[in-house]
Amino acid sequence: MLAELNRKFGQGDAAKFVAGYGGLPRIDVNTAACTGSVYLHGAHVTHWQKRGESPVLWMSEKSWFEDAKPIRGGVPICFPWFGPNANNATLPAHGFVRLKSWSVQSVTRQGDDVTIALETKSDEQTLAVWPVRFTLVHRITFGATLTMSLELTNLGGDTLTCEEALHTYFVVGDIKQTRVAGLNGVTFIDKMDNKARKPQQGEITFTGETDRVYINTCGASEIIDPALRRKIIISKENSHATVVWNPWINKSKAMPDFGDDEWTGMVCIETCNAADNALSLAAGATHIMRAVIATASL
Ligand code: TA6
Repeated sequence: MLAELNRKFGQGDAAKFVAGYGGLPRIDVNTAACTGSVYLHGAHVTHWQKRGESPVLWMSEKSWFEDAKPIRGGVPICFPWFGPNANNATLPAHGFVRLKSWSVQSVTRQGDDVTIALETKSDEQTLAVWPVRFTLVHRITFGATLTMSLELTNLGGDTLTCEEALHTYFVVGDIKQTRVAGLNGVTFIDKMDNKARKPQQGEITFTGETDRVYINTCGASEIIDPALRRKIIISKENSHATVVWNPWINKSKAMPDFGDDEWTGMVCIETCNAADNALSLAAGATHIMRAVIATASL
């Protein structure tokens, strides 16, 4: 299978298909601009690192790499719901596409940028839990920035409503010194306080488990990381909500695929359409939600 994928889509050392952890097929990118990786499982980006810089995406040492389980870290894709399913708690959290093996649509190279398009679509299994016909393309450009576009097409005859997220895990040197800017004044749903709605006052700092859905916000966020003397800028298009999450001590211990002490080195800033900002998409229409990740030194 890997030989066939490399024959059809490989770009020499710039983009090659390898057996990743758990034997899951992975595309490794290696150019003058960066290195990167994405698994076909869940179209899950697990690595992006600019030349001469440290990794930007966080991965748990305890992550599973199995067909029936989500990878922990990198960029899980949440679709067609965010968090637990509102009607059926037995369904997988964050939807089902992060548990599917996606197919390769294209791998292209332009200079030091490599763009990979992976695709999944509705089938008998998905229609049984979510009766909507769709295609979803995850188009990733690995370069001096990381661009991820989630392209949803409604193949059905009715307007669909869904939630979607690029649930991105970022490396930070020390969460206790980390600040997140860009959401000042934005209302957030505080999942640590009975989903109370509160206005963000100034920059976000972290002193405990933090799980917030910032609504009606299209702006960029910045992770300010004094420990690594770096900032990470998350810009977005056609996304109206941003989720900020750190599990802190107890939640980290409660997750078998998350190291007990790993919480100090990560934060999630998630580009999404969720909660009040769930997406409605007319029959036959296509919607593209995009995140662009960049770094700068502090
Ligand atoms: O995005 C934050 C969140 O919804 C948290 O509530 C936590 O559940 C996290 O996602 C991780 O979810 P997962 O299903 O990947 O363990």
